[in-house]
Amino acid sequence: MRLGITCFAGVGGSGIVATELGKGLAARGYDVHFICAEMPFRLDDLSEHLFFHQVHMFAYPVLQNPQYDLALASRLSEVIAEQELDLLHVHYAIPHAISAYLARQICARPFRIVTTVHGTDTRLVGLDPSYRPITRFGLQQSDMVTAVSHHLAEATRDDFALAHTPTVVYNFVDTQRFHRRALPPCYRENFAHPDERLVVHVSNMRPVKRVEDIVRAFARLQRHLPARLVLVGDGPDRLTAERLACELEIADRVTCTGNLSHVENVLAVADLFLMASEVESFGLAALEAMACGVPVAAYAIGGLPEVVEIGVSGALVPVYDTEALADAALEILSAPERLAAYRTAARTRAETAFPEDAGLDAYEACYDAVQTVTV
Ligand code: GMT
Repeated sequence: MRLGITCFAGVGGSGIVATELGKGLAARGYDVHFICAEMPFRLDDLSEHLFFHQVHMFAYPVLQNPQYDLALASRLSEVIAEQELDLLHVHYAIPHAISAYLARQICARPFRIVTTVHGTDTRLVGLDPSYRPITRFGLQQSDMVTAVSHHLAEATRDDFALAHTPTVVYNFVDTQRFHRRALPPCYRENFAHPDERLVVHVSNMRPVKRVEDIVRAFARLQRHLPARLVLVGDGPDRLTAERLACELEIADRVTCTGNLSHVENVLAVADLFLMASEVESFGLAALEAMACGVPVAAYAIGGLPEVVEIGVSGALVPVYDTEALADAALEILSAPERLAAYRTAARTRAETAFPEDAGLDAYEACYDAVQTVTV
């Protein structure tokens, strides 16, 4: 099959899922064409079956902004015709499903559209009254809509009054890349002493991630247990989090790394993954940590209860309760045998419930199902 994939290229989870999917399907013999504004973050190599087509935007003073959505629709129509693509898989209902719809109107070649919603598109942006009608339209015009958790599938159906519930295809993880392995001792020592627990948080530090809650929970935790916190990633709230760490007099125990291209190395030496998101349709960062044998402490929101088993591979506490988050973290970290059991369970959960092959099989089944749709 000749497949087009459109996603946002940054470090966000949707781009990572789209990229890993494309790489996996190329390894299975698909011709996969990424059509994006930039080379996706984890698309580190092109091959016989992997191609990249950049979307070019022409900026002109009269226009409000460079017209990404329209430039994308134009580029999609060109690439689909030139490369004779059969199916376009877009990640994000807004704007990508709309651009896909426009491309279908432009392009003489018939092709199927699969849209995967990731959460930020339908739960945060698409719900705004200024975007809701067009988001709903994009979903309705797709031949199939998939969602990364049951929570997101049901919420999307209800929020947009859809006739059908989107098909759930869980996110997946490459358990060969993300696993606990021996790194030189100096690697862990960059972040913590041998007798300290290493707590890690990874996000794009948008307000929805509540990085300040991470710092507050860690401040309470480290009063009871020697520990260090590593904040991986970058975003609008990074500085606020760093300032809060100073204010709480724990700055010497907190390291901010910025974005890392090999986040698996930090996860491989971590003891706990801390997450304080108030919205999280799945929590791919948590799954990648679990694959590295790192239990998760987080708020019980969105799709996280479908990923983390409470009291087995991690802990989920009421949203905004930073004290409960700290106490849950302490419970996991304080007894070595208990931590070892959590570690094993986290890895097992990632391997058994979210392996990459199962994710690829599920998307292939979606592509097969839409082949029968007349376009
Ligand atoms: O929230 C992020 O970190 C980025 C965001 C995105 O849109 O790229 O992630 C969303 O998609 C991920 C992959 O499916 C999910 O694991 C995240 O839970 C989801 N984020 C939210 O729902 C806030």
